[in-house]
Amino acid sequence: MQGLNRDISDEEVDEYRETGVVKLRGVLSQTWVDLLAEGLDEAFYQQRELVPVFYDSSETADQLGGAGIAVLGDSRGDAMTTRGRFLTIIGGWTVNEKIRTLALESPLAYIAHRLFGASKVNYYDDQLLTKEPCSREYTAFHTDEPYYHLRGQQVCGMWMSPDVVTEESGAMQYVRGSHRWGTFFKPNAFVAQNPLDELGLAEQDDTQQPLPDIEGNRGDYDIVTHTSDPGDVIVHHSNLIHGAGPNYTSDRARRAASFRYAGDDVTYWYHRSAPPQPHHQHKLKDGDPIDCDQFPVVWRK
Ligand SMILES: O=C(O)CCC(=O)C(=O)O
Repeated sequence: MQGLNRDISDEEVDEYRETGVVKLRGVLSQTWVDLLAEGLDEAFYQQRELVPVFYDSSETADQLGGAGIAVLGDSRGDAMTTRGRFLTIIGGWTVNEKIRTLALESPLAYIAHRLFGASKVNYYDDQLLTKEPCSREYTAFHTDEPYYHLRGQQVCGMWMSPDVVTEESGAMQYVRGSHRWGTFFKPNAFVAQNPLDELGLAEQDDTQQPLPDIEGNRGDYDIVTHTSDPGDVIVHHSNLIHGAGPNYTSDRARRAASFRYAGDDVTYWYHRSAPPQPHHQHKLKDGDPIDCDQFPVVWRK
C-alpha cells in the first residue's frame, strides 16, 4: 500500500479486535508525517477562525474550576510556572487541505479496512488536538461513541502525532477490553469527569451511564499507556475508554490528529447528548447507511 512503510500484520488485527486498541509502529511514511505536522500547525495557528468547532480546554478548565467543578489536575501541574493551552478542533478536514488529504487519500482508510475486515470504509470526522508545553489539563477518560451520530461496531479513531510523545508529554492511555463492556457512557467535558448533561452542556439521555471514576481507581482497570513516535498510528475502537495526562514538558508540544473511520455495519444514529457539529450537513435519518458527501466512502474492495 503506497505511503505505508509496511503492511498490517494478522497479530495486529487480532490485538485491535480483542483489546480494542493497537499501536501500529512506524507504519506511516515521512511524507505523511510532514503533511500532518504542517496541517496541524495551519489549522491551529492560522485557520482558527475558519474551523467548524474550536475548544480552548484550558479556558474551559478555568471556567469549570471557577464554578466549583472538580477539574482533573495534580500538584505537578499546579507547580508549573508557565501555562500552555490544551486546544481542540473538530472537523479540521473541512477547512485544511493537508488534513483533508490525510483523511481521504492517505493509507489510513486501508488500515481501517484491514482492522475491521470491512469491504467498505467511510470517513466520519477528525479531532485535532494540541497540548502546548506546560499544559496542565488531563484528557478525562471517555469513550467516543456518545460524541458521534453513529451506530455499529466498526468505528475507530486513529490517533497520530508528528512529535515524539512520552508519558511526560501526555501519551494516550486506554482501558483494554472496555469496548466489550456493552455500556453506553455519557460524554464529558474532557478536562473534568462530570457528564456534559450534569453541567447543563448537553441534553440528558437516559440510555447512557456516567463513567466510573477511573482516574481515581486506576489499579482496578487494565490501562495501557502508548507512547508514540512520528509514523506510529494508534487505533482504538469508538467504545473503548481512553484518556491522557498533561504535557509536563516545557519545550515540546504534543500535537495530534485523531481520524475517525466507519465500516460495513455502521448506520446513522442521532445522539442528542452529542455536542453540536455545525459542519455536519446531510439529510440522513436514524438507521440510514452513512454514505454521502459528509461521510464519504474512502475505501471499497
Ligand atoms: O489526544 C487526546 O488527548 C485525546 C484524543 C481522543 O480522545 C481521541 O483520539 O479520541
